[in-house]
Amino acid sequence: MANNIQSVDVLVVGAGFAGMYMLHRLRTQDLNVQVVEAGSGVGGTWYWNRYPGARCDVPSIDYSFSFSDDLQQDWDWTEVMAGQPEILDYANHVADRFDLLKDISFETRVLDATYDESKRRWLIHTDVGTAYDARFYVMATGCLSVPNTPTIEGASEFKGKVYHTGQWPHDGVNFEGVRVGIIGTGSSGIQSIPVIAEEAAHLTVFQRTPNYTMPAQNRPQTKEFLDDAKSKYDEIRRTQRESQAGIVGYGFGFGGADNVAPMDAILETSPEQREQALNDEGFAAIRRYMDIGLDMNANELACDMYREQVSRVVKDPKAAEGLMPKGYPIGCKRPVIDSGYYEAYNRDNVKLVDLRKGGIECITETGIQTSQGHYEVDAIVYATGFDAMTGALLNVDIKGRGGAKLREAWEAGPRTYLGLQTVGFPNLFMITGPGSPSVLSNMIVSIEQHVDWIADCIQHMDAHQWRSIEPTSVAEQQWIEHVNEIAKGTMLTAPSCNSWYLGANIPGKPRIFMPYVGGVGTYRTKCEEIVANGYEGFELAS
Ligand code: N01
Repeated sequence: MANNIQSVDVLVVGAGFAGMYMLHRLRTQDLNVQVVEAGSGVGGTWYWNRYPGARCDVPSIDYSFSFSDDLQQDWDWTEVMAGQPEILDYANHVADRFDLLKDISFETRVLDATYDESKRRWLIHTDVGTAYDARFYVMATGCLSVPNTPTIEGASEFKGKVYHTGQWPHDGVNFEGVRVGIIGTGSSGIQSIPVIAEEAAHLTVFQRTPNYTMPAQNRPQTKEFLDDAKSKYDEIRRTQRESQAGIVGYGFGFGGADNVAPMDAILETSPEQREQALNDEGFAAIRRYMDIGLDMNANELACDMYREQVSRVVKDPKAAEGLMPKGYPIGCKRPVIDSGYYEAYNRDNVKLVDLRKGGIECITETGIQTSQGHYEVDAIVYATGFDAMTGALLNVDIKGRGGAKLREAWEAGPRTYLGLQTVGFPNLFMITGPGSPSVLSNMIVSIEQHVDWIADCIQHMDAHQWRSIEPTSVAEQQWIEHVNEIAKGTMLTAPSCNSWYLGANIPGKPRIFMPYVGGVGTYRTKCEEIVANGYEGFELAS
């Protein structure tokens, strides 16, 4: 039982970018807000993911807060795509600048949250004995914050060191002279492999599914560019908000940017033209084709180009063959951007184990046993991802109206209206929840939009003396159908696609496509229309 119960207007869980801005925004409305955070500092994903090579793959000009012009004018990014230490410095700068720390309880994890319908308030317990009695309960817990460590027989027998990219030691790890085995080749694996390879005595990569990845072309930021960008921030931010993914890629002209206009239809090109494109641009040539996201035959041609380029970069033909993605389209999994990934396999101290030829059987005291053989390692790095989108929400024992449990309500997959609220759990808001653009977008753009929407909503409720808000079942069901409908026919939901967007990386997780593919611009307009129509689809009660 909690020793003391603190009464607040809003209890926010998580001090990543979402929780930090939520706190700042609600304070401007004179609300009493408390944030609780499991880590000992701010920064969320950038606090936890300190693995070698961790870097944002969205340009920093885009991946930064827009709510304060002074902040964006004062902060100078040193690289086009900032590394984790710089982004964490930025998060700490924001916390200091807006005096956020005084209202954040660190090293505190929420255990359960229960809605009391008669009082229209939430009672929230933490693992340090504190509890909060709150009018509103906001989960700012991030979409990729619960690390997934697969259950592998014998794992506890391993005598060496074990790491997870998503929970990296804060003091760093010295791999000099160490034989490292890394499991997983998603964004985290692909970013860390070249960096670990440079330091370790030997690196064995255990790859279950080869990924499609594009060179980042990251570089130091020039003063001229920063000055120019700062003079155009108004336009950059407006364009971001109206765009598909919240990324302008202003002036950069490389992968992921919304403004890189595809020029050709690959189906209309000849083999010679595709060959020439690869000669000219390498992997980046693939981005010029507009039809690869729309047509499976077009996509397969692009996959052929991709595999051809892998064979050009990776010198050992056996390793190159092992690194070639097959049997699923480009655009099914989260795009990956790398710095020197394939080149790492040209080093003498890097070995690929293509698990498609025989999987991991168990972990032994000294290494990893696959059906292809035993690999001796001194350290294992799990780059095995996260229980995405729903993991952190369902880790807390949340009970809504009538004691109904969120875990049970979402047994067949998450159900939300706009990714903001779910039926049966009044006054509970999710920031970038399932059913919103979230992970398909620049997270900071989506975070700011949700935070502003929630803060405005609370202001509206207070002004009209509404005490609770909850979606109607009809609105929620229609939104879920809409989210599913527009994802149909995209590469993201291709039958051959197994991504964490679909929950496919977690054994037993329902296969449901979770984010909203309609784009941040369309989604924002939809949210604004709903407000303009008197919070259409929500039930407000006094
Ligand atoms: O995780 P992942 P991640 N045996 O789930 C493999 C964001 N992010 O941490 O594909 C063997 O993508 C699994 O194999 P498979 C970004 O949104 C952003 O890398 O399931 N292998 C896969 O290869 C990203 O998408 C940034 O067959 C196993 C890997 O582990 C998201 O976080 C940087 C296995 C997991 O890949 C997650 O990325 C980093 C098993 N039992 C992350 N279980 C940037 O901004 C899993 N795998 C740059």
